Amino acid sequence: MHRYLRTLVLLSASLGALHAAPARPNILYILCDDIRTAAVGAYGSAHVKTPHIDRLAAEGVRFANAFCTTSLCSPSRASLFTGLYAHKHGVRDNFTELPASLPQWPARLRDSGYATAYVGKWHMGEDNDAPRPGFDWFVTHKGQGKYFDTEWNLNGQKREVIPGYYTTVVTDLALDWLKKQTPAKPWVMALGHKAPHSFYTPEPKYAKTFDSVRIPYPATAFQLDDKPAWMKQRINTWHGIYGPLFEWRKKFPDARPEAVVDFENMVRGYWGTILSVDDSVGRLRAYLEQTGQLDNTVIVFLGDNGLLEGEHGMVDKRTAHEPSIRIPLIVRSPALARGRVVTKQVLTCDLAPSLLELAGAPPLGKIDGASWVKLARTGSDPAWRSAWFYEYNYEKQFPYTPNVRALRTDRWKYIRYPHGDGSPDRHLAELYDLSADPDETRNLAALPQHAATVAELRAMLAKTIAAAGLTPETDKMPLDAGIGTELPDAKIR
Ligand SMILES: [Ca+2]
Repeated sequence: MHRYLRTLVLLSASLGALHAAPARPNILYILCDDIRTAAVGAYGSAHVKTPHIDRLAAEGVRFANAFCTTSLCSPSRASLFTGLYAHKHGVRDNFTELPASLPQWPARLRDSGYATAYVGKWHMGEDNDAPRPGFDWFVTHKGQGKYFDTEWNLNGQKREVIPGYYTTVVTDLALDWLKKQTPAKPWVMALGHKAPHSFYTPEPKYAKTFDSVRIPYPATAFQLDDKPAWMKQRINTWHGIYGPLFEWRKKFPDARPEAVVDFENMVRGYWGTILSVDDSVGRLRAYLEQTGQLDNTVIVFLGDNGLLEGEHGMVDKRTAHEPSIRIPLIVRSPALARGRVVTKQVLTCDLAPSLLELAGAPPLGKIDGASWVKLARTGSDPAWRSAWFYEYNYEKQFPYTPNVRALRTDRWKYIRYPHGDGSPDRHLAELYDLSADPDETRNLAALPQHAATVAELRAMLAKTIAAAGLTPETDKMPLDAGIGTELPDAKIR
């Protein structure tokens, strides 16, 4: 009798919970490629006006300190899908396919009854435009795609060049699929923009928007004396400010002050591509509003990695410096707060568990990330991390960044450059007090008064790496063969 009653109580409790549970939200995931926070209005850009993105932040949650754990396209995209660091998911460079065997949030939502689609730049597996597992509808292209007239593979059914500007076309493709969805099933639309990735070609209507804006090299480009020597070596290369600047400079290296005009043109092009992304966000939001779905949809706007735009004499990404590792992350959801700014450090690997929690779906299992839903809902989570580690492995195809292992705490950043064979580090380390010096202008690593902090952070870095399951033996990386002066292969630029 007792048992019977207990079953009845449990049954009615779960029926009550079912009745009270809100409908599962749709998820609109908008991923930009290489967007730096400094080029988004909501993050303080003085020049790039992004009213639609800013509106998502005003109506939702903006993460002021969101980071990628590896600042490189494919590894970071794989972390966003799996909740794992690059050393665990294995996508260490831009030529490796995401292993289908790894649990991923879109597939988990599909298994939970969601209709799922991916439309746009995938970029895990350079030459493969075939549909990937976990999606009912999959539209992508090979490699980087082109800003104009990309050839698309439409769900493995046919390949077709769709004329027009990439950002507009990919938005059209996303809307086409959204219009086919019915209220019977919640949906996931993952939209992968090409923009604002190099080579920066704005939509014609935005090609001249920033012509009157003067864009000097950042002051930090000329403050390299206390930095490791590789940074001065990089300045003339493919990834330095005196280099070809993604073909905006024809004759290089060029250290003449007047050659800053090439840098200005490059940045103007980059900014222009973001204006079209903002238009796309506006179109998608308007569609959700018109169809009554806005308040039952989680909209996530984010980037896969940051971008250096002249800071420390560098362009591109890969390093552990702030502009390279910071990503925009804005989440609009009726289940979360409105107009909240979260300052705790969140990571790319936190996205998968967070989206699954918002959708009420089962978690992925043992992963590196943690759900920030409580943080975003209440503004605090006493258990939240105060430190994490960054990893990047030297690429022989792009020999402009050493092996990097770095620790970022709420206050400090310590960066070391392992040689790769266990011998002493190849380069001087870096230490920054981010609370006093957020732009990382003064490297404190070699100063005697900071020796104890260096020792403490170096030990903490080793401990954090060990906690992620790595040992000095299993934390494999290539041998750092130094900064190269050659250009990368034209096919992989
Ligand atoms: Ca990227």
